[in-house]
Amino acid sequence: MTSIAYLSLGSNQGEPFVNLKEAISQLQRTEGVQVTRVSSIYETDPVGVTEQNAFLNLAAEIETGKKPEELLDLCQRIEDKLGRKRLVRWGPRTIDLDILLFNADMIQSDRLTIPHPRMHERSFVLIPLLEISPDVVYPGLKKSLKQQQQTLPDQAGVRLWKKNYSLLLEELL
Ligand code: PH2
Ligand code: MG
Ligand code: MG
Repeated sequence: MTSIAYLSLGSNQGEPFVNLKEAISQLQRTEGVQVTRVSSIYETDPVGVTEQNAFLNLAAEIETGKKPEELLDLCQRIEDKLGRKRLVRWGPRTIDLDILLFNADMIQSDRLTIPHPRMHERSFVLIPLLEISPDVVYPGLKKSLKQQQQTLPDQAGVRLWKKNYSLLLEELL
């Protein structure tokens, strides 16, 4: 069965633009994964640990035959390949691939919580996500994600950095 999943990608170490591009390219080259949409790239103020460089963030939509745990394995393999070191929670990272949504499933296991438990509090996640899927549904949330995003205090920390990035990815998509 084919599932639709949304991912959030972020980087603030090394060459963030190259890291994002390479991560998307590796997703697309994986059998059983089709990258169907990629947002613009946003430069975002760090959330959590604020004494670190700004991030580049984007959101991607994929179609996949994988199960959620298999998709998590893939995300972690790509993070490892791109040289991610797991040092500080919410600290600097060469690349972070988070699963936001998987169909309309609600999943709670040792390794995985879907929907991503903090996504609806973070404009650096929601602004790119709503760009590629304005009506996407967060199961369990009463209001729309768009209404939710408009109430967040951190919107000014999210600035368009490269518009229509997906157009540059035509060789990949
Ligand atoms: N990721 C974090 C913690 N803080 N801040 C921004 N702006 N962007 C991120 O991707 C990010 C963050 C943990 O994964
Ligand atoms: Mg993260
Ligand atoms: Mg992560």
